[in-house]
This record gives sequence, C-alpha cells and structure tokens, in this order.
Amino acid sequence: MIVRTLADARASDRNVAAPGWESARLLLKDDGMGFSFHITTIHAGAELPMHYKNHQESVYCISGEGSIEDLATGQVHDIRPGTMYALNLNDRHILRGHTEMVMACVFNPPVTGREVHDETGAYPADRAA
Ligand code: 9YT
Repeated sequence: MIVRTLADARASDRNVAAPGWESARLLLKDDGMGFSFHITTIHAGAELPMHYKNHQESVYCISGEGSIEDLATGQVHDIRPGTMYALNLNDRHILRGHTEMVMACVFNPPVTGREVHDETGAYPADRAA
C-alpha cells in the first residue's frame, strides 16, 4: 500500500513548478500503478496552451474557476469545482485560470516525474514504457 500526503509531496522533489502552474505528483510511473496522479495548481491569470500527444489525461477541478478551449473546435468550456474534462483524443487545448485553480489530474501512461512541456505543449513519450 502507498500512503502519501499532499503536504509531503509539495515539500519534496515530487513537486514541479513551471510558469503558470505547479504540480505535486502523488503517484509516478515508478509506483507501478499504470497511471500517474497529480494535484496541480493553475495560477490566476495563467494561459497554458497544451497538447499531450503522448498521454491521455483527465482533470477534475477541486477549487477555482477557469476555462478550457478546445483548439480543434474553438469551443470554450467553463471549469469550476465539480467539472471534469478528459483529453481522450489527445486534444490540443488552452487552459485558462480566471482564479487560482486546484485540479486533480491523472495521466495514462504515467509520467515519470522529469517531464517538462516542449515547444508544442507536449510531454515526451516515455521511451522505456
Ligand atoms: C491541469 C493540467 O493540465 N495538469 C497537467 C499536469 C501538470 N502540468 C503536471 O503535473 O505535469
């Protein structure tokens, strides 16, 4: 059994920060679950173009308000506590934080913990997977 706290993850190298967001990775690839599980904070005013070409991701909003724009259709969906979105088509999108947002995120395949977004907004494929 694995038991961890968000506070401990935030104080460890499981916490990763980049412009507009930071994320505590509670579960990573080496935990062997087949997915990774993150609590991500999106900063107020952040505008984050992303395209997870190599991962599927689902995101549940715990707190805060924002929006997600589907760049394939131009459709903008409000995000508020209780909203979930799933990038089942590896959807290219822009996430906007109108306030600070706290989100629970699951990635399949799991991230390893070392990823940063590349110039296309993707994380690289895990070659060892
Ligand atoms: C909400 C969102 O896009 N989360 C992405 C995960 C986060 N950037 C991370 O932990 O890498």
